Amino acid sequence: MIPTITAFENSPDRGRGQARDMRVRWALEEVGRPYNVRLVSFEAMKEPGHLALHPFGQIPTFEDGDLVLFETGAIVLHIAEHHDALLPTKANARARAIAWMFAALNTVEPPIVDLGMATLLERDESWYEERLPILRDRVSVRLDELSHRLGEADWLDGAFSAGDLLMVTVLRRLTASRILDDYPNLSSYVARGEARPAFRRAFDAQLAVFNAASTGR
Ligand code: GTB
Repeated sequence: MIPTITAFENSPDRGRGQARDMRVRWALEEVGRPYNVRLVSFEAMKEPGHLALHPFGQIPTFEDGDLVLFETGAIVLHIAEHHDALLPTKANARARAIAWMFAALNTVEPPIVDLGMATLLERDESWYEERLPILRDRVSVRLDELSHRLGEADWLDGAFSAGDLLMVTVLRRLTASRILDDYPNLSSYVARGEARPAFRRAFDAQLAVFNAASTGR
């Protein structure tokens, strides 16, 4: 059975691999599972057909036979649980890798998203300039801690895992801000993730969608 995922028909990230279908594509590439992609417009995402798959009308979703999943953390965990490539087999190491998945999404991503949203949507607000350093500080706190823990290691806990996959995609959201320049070990960590052949295949696949949409415009 080949699973089907959903992705933006016209991604606002202009093919830079920032939309969250990238995580799912990357995970599927890491485990060598072919997949189909159904592209959805912003309007279609809010219609009953898509809302039946995703209660919040977002992408990505994942359909595999009878199973329909939303939330990238749940989707990547599901993919990882059925293959050895993304989670260690030993119970304690596996639990720690899953903890890093939660850390990426629950602890590191929220301040990064807050900063991104402010830069994107709140620039014209009177309080924007005052709020920006607060948001940047919150990101820096997490990056300081993460950088300290990673040290000179290649990955967060032994071999590359689904925890690294999610953490790298979360940190990539800082690319435009250049905040990661202050953290050479985190920059190298992201570069190591991006250099993985599975990442490249996933990136190229989502970029091809953007390029096709651009030539059709
Ligand atoms: N918690 C959910 C998950 O992890 O699956 C969040 C899913 C989500 O935020 N999906 C976004 C979406 O569908 C797309 S990825 N948004 C439409 C909506 O909510 O109506 C978020 C995203 C969008 C664009 C960029 N970008 O342009 O750089 C980056 C990330």
